[in-house]
Amino acid sequence: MRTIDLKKIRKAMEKALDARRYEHTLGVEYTAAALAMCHGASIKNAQLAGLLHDCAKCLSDEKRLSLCEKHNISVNDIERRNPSLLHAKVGSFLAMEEYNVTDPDVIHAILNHTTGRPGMSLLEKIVFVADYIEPGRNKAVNLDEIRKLAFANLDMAMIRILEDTLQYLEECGGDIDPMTRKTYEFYRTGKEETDGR
Ligand code: DGI
Ligand code: FE
Ligand code: FE
Repeated sequence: MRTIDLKKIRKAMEKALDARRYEHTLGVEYTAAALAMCHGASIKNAQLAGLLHDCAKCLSDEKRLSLCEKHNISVNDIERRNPSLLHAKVGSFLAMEEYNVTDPDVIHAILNHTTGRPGMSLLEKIVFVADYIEPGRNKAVNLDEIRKLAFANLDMAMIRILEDTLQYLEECGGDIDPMTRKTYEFYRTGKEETDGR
């Protein structure tokens, strides 16, 4: 297996992202590493996924949509209305194509970092949570509590983050991706929602 040079990827991210997003990325890298130490995941994979999770965040909406079209990446209605949501899908594509990441768990951690999904792997949860709690974040409610919880009970931290995100989106009238709700229901109830059929 080819070894991945984190230093090289850090340099590439400094170029691809604006200064604020690059600082956030470094915050997610080391917070994900700390969570991996705490919960027994691969530290290297946590750093790699943390570094790359927002690699498509500073592209224009047009560029994200055109990359999806060109590479047959599906775009749902909510993503078409909110192309910023696509930075996760496009980011996981670029991780493979531009940054030569082959580990499927790392790719999935990038792919699912915004909405989550039912039944996430340990690494996926670590990146999702690190994205929310990294030291540069200061706007969300309950951050002190969620930061503590992340190191004590990762699933409980997932629930609190999803709950607060849904509430925030409801309050500001944001379009809610059904996956965000599905993920919340999965972690709240411990089982996948069915549509009654
Ligand atoms: O890319 P970041 O800002 O670091 O973090 P992120 O990828 O988690 O994206 C955060 C934003 O995504 C935050 O403002 C909440 C929003 N988000 C999460 N789920 C949904 C959503 N936005 C919409 N419109 N719909 C969702 O279901
Ligand atoms: Fe993101
Ligand atoms: Fe992020």
